[in-house]
Amino acid sequence: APSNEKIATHIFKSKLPDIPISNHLPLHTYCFQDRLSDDPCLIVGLTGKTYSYAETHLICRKTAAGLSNLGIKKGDVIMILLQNCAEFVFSFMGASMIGAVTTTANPFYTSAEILKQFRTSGAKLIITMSQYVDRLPKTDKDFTVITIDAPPENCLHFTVLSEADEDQIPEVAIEPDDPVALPFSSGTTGLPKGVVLTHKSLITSVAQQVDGENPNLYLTNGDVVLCVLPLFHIYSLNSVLLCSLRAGAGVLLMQKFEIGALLELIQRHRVSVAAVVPPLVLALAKNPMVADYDLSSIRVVLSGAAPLGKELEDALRSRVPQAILGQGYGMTEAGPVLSMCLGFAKQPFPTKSGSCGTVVRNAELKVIDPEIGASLPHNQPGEICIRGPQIMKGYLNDPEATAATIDVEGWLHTGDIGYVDDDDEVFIVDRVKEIIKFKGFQVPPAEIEALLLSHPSIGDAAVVPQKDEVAGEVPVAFVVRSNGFELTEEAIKEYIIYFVHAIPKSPSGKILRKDLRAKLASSMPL
Ligand code: 4UU
Repeated sequence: APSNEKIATHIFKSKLPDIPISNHLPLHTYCFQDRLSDDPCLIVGLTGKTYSYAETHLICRKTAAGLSNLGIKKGDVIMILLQNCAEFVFSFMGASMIGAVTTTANPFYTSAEILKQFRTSGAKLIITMSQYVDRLPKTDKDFTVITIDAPPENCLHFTVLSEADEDQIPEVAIEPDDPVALPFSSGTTGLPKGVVLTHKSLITSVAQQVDGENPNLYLTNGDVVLCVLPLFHIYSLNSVLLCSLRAGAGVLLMQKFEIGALLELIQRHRVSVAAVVPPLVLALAKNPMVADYDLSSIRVVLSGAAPLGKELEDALRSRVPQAILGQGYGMTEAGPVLSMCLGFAKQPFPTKSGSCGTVVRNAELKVIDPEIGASLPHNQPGEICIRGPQIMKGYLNDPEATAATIDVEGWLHTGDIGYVDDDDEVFIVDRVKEIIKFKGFQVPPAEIEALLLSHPSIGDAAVVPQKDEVAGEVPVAFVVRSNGFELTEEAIKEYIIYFVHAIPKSPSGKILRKDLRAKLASSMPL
């Protein structure tokens, strides 16, 4: 019997050939190349102010010198706590130029969330707005706060960076494996962790999207790319900002999503590429205001970060019939892009609705049986794994979590269940990890569970996602009241809660989230 017959590994590759990638360079050098032209680089939606490539590059260099003047050195971490704005870009690229690392945080975070990321990342400087200063850490630790608007007491104004002398940038040697970005993600389990992305990982990921004779995501200097998704999330930072810079496209910065302003800006600036998430697709597809605007400039709509239903995709198609609609599939830890619609290529391939695209070039994707780990052929669903120079170096100071996510062969395990069809298109069908995606944002159940458990009247709790038409998913809590305590839903009204007698757990004490999700799906929570 062929008992010792070698088990075949099914590995999926892009339909595009591998290409040489300049991932020996520092990220800023790769993105700006020699292109110091007068082409528009950053367009500030709110004011209409435009920075050319030459101006943007110069202000980034000044910001680099300014950060250095304030004592920021190679390997130091700065925190950006901002909505989308030009200063975000100057700060991120400026930090890169002196070998510093940027950790990006959601400006709507509570002070506890900001403090945690500040501590874990070891940030030495925070760039923010005056209205957020109240929520910044109150610690003895010495750190600098810079605001992009009028600075409150003890804060500096952004001009200390943007008006510094660019000739004072220190000479630093930047290695491909040096970190440049530190977004936070809870990955497949637990609380948010720092995801170490290096110059090499981000360059590789950008190149996989926009480089080569036939780029997977074809962008040119004639494009205006909508940047409404928050730059603190890796989707917008990488696929919108870095990819646009590399390709020489204009980036239209919008602080926040508001449908009227969005439509107006798309029309005024002739937006050609729109990166969106499903709740935004819903607004574009269903809001009656859309009919009053000219959206004919849009040639590409890229949706990602959460599943996009076929119905919604079809509804959007009727609104922008001239555009190619498709998805990208990303995960912060994966650098982030695993797959991208080949309909966006310079020489496009036909693609199917509902697919998340095809694995990016210069990478390998496999689908494994989550129980036994064997790789699966076409059309069989299993856990999606990715391998290539674009994936994270690891979680910051957390070798255990790193080892649980990237195996010894270099495969990053996503916690997503999907399959690859006969045309090499990736379809995601389920998730085996805990994470809840609210409007494409990560909501770690462990964080809400810890919060609930800190309530004196709560004995035990578990949080799982429930499907939601607008947000995609909303967190729902199952709660056990402590003996003898009164507890009303109003007392914890931020969350939807079902009172239960016990949280189902495995013998080892792990919450059986699948059972709770099944209860929800059957709409019989008790
Ligand atoms: C179904 O969501 C992201 C990154 C998304 C991204 C990035 C660049 C999309 C397109 C692009 O060009 O990262 P995280 O870490 O916040 O969340 C990762 C998880 C995935 O593991 C998966 O469960 O978000 C889910 N997800 C998707 N699910 C991401 N994209 C998709 C998708 N369909 N298209």
